Amino acid sequence: MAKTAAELLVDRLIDWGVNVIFGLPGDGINGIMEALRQRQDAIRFIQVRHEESAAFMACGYAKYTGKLGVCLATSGPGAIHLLNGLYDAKNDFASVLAITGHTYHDLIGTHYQQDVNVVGLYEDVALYNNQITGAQHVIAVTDMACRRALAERGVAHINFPVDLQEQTLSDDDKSMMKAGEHTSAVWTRPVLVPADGEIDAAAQLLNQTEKTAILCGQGALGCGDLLEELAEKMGAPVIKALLGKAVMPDDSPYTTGGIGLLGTLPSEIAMEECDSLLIVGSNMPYTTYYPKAGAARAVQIDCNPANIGWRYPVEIGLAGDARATLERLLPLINRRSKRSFLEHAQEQMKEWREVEATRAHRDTVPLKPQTVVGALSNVIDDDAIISADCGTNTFWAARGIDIKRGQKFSCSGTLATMACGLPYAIAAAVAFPERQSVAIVGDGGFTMLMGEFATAVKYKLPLKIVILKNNSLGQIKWEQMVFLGNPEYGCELEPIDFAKFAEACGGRGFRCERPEEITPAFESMLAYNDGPAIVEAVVDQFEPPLPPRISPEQALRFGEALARGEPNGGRIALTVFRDKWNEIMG
Ligand SMILES: Cc1cc2nc3c(=O)[nH]c(=O)nc-3n(C[C@H](O)[C@H](O)[C@H](O)COP(=O)(O)OP(=O)(O)OC[C@H]3O[C@@H](n4cnc5c(N)ncnc54)[C@H](O)[C@@H]3O)c2cc1C
Ligand SMILES: Cc1ncc(C[n+]2csc(CCOP(=O)(O)OP(=O)(O)O)c2C)c(N)n1
Ligand SMILES: [Mg+2]
Repeated sequence: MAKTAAELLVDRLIDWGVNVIFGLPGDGINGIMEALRQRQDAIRFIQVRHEESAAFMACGYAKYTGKLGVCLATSGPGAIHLLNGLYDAKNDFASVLAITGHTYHDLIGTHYQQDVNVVGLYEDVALYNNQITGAQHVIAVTDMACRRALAERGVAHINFPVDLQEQTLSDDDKSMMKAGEHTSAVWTRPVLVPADGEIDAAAQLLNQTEKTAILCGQGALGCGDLLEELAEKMGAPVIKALLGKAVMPDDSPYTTGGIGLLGTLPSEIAMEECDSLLIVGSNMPYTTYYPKAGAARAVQIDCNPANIGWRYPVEIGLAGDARATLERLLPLINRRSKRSFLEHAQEQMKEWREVEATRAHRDTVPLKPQTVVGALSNVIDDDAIISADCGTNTFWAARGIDIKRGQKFSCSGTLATMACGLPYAIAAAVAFPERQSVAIVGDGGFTMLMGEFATAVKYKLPLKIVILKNNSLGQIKWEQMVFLGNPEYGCELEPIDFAKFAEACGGRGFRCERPEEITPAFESMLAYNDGPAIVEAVVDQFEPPLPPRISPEQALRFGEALARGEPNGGRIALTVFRDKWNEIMG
């Protein structure tokens, strides 16, 4: 029997190496679903409860594997639901293909049911965005979409009217200009190397300076060994943008950890005091945390030339793959005899880690989030894949997870959207069934897409989910107070019993509220491997996510918020000032 257009599409995806699609069926994609049903051995369909999750899963899958992530949604509402996850992929440069359905080809634009102009809607999010016009069009469009998403690290979109999914090639007269199939499912990730002269110039620039800070991001994943070698030669501290947390283990003597609000003071100081900056695979957006423009001479390595000079006025841009470029740069770098810049950063880091450790070892009720995350960090596998959500939980995860060599870490970085944590963890478990998949999420973000817990039950994915339950949209509460000096408003959350919820879905749920309950709860969670398990950790909602340095304006606004009737002012002031007092008094 001749293949349907939907079968042509799915077979072509298989040619592209796609073996999993995240999605939810609907009347606009019945033809595609049938093609998938018949090819279950070659391509797995993971059914979600909300299409937004499917897009997050495709994004997480792409981030964790480096392969193409694919999601599928029906016309109209299904396609609309995908959008947030697709923006997440766009903003974090993840290669994702979205396939959506549409109404019957001759009813498009007639206000027929679910007739939404999805191509128009996706114009901003997708770098390739096309509607299939018939069976003859399928192969070329699929090849374009896969190639563009992979090559340009972003979102490609194929929209497929439902009746056309049923066509065979003979149903669709090809145009007189189409000479048959002239495209191929062939693509290899290039290893870009800058010209020798440019690498020489970069080495010269760096060799002329004395205090280099290295900022690395997710583009440097897999280059930790080279960066450590470079750091050793140059006496340079390595600062990690959040998505680059796993580039280097947190206990490496060369790293000062993160940067920004959830970063460390030694990273902030290194940025302020360096006379040169080497950026490797990072597009960290917070420009106030870079050296002042002109204060440091800068070199940037990025495989995408369009991303060079975007966040800092660099003198030399090396458009190249991080690993290949570092391999060529390293031999040209002189070993510095003056080590004080790195040594100073290491001393500061020792102090920083001591303060953080003190914060993580408080036997209080309610539990401090740092205590919970610190305990989790100690018990997860050395090759665990850790997904965080958006909120103060991102903060506690970034600071509290001591990343090890071999672990992976991600979250929605530049879109910074809530609700990604659970879908990312599902994608990690699907992509790497032999590895532990851990999610650290807030109660707000988790609630948004918590139906996916049932997805994890359905596919028996042994996720380890830690919900930092503070009964509030914690991050925003602090922002309202600290950014604008306002009392919090609209941030309280109605508590949910997440342990019961987990059980009701067919998974396991545990709770810890007191320090002595943390270890048993984690042990129970880690021991259960027939499906997902939740630990609901009831944490102190008044624990402030303190930036490395509190600016006088922030302190002033915070004081104003308390004075202007912050409903929890007394408890907040007590928590913040008691902890500061304890730290000062040792
Ligand atoms: C609540 C919340 C708070 C946050 N706070 C912070 C914060 O305080 N600090 C912080 O750092 N982040 C924070 N983030 C994340 C932040 O918004 C950015 O997403 C993050 O800093 C970007 O990390 P990156 O530079 O590693 O990744 P990207 O922005 O994705 O940049 C990666 C770069 O690497 C390049 N690249 C990819 N592959 C290669 C390769 N093989 N070779 C060379 N180049 C390559 C890409 O082209 C790209 O330019 C926060 C997020 C949330 C949700
Ligand atoms: C989809 C979405 N809506 C709103 C926001 C704004 N926002 C950022 S963090 C946050 C609070 C998150 O609350 P929760 O998940 O409970 O985490 P917590 O901050 O309490 O750790 C909100 C509302 C967002 N980033 N994404
Ligand atoms: Mg919360």
